[in-house]
Amino acid sequence: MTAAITYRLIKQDKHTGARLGEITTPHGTFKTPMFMPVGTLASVKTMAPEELKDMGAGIILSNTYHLWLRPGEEIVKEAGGLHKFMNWDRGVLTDSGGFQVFSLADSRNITEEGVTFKNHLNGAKMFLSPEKALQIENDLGADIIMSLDECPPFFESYDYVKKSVARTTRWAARGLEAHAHPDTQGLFGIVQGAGFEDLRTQSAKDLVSLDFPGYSIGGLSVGESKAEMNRVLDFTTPLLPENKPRYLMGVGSPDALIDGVIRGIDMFDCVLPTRIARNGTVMTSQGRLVVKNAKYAKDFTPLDPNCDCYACRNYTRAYIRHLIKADEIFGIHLTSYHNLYFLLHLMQQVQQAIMDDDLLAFRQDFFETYGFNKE
Ligand code: PRF
Ligand code: ZN
Repeated sequence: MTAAITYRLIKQDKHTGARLGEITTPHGTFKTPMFMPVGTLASVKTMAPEELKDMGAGIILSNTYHLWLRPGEEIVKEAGGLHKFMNWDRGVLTDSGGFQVFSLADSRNITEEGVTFKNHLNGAKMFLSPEKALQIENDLGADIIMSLDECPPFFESYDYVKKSVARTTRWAARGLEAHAHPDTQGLFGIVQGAGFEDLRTQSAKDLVSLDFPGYSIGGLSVGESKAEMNRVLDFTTPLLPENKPRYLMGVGSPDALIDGVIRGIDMFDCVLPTRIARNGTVMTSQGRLVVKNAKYAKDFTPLDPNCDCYACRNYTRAYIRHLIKADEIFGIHLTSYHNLYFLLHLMQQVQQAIMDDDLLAFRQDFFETYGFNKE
């Protein structure tokens, strides 16, 4: 059997744990570290696939929970899978639905079997198990898929997290067992354990012995400080195999991306760039800028003077502010385009810095102009 997903380490930074690498999926190869734009409902909000390709996106993320509720995985399957359904021929990753059930659904009840909940659309009672998550993900047909996990609150009690992590590991083993297409879809195990070093260690060791083609780190960026997140990454990534990808789930602020890369993370995703874009906020080399603000009404410069994206080459802050104030949807298209370009371009610069053994100096320069912890 050929592996669906392979990771090749090209070069490690001399001074940090950062890795320049390459992930090959049935839908092409992309360089890592990589940021994955989020297309929850099989669309990266406001963006056409061609535009994502133009800016160098090699893989996007979509959501099992949302697509299960609508249009339903059977329709996506009948369309020929997610890639065909949405006209995207590069990589796709689907999250398992666990995290979304915990963050969106009502009256959840977790048992060994799975999780019962009322969906956030019509309140209907539903049941998600590790096997059901796999069946939906197999039908959706993404290149990289996630095991069902529980993401406990970061400051949950030790006893609760201990039980929860052990169950997440049993769920991961059940997912492996239920996986129908291991030759075309790579299933990742998800390390949990909140801030507890021994529980994270146990989780990582147990999942590594199950031999997944890649590993995700979940349960971070859920309200804890950046220092806490970095502390957990410091002891977690060294436990993961060198020849497999590591994915830090739901992290997308520029400073956290750079600090994650330094600790050996290869893949990231987050709704942040597209979500703040729809609010009229952009990421720039000088930090965040709320282009909707009155002070940009007569500002005829680009969103970011150091950016060469389509939005920055052709439009001004004043024009984009006007569009957003007037609810003209082209405005949030331009801010979305710019923010995604900004993060993808940042990752390209990080890849080059690893190549040059220069990542610490790059971090220093970036933080000086962007502003540390402004996110
Ligand atoms: N688990 C899953 N998806 C996730 C998370 C998690 O812990 C997070 C936490 N930042 C984001 N998305 N399955
Ligand atoms: Zn731009």
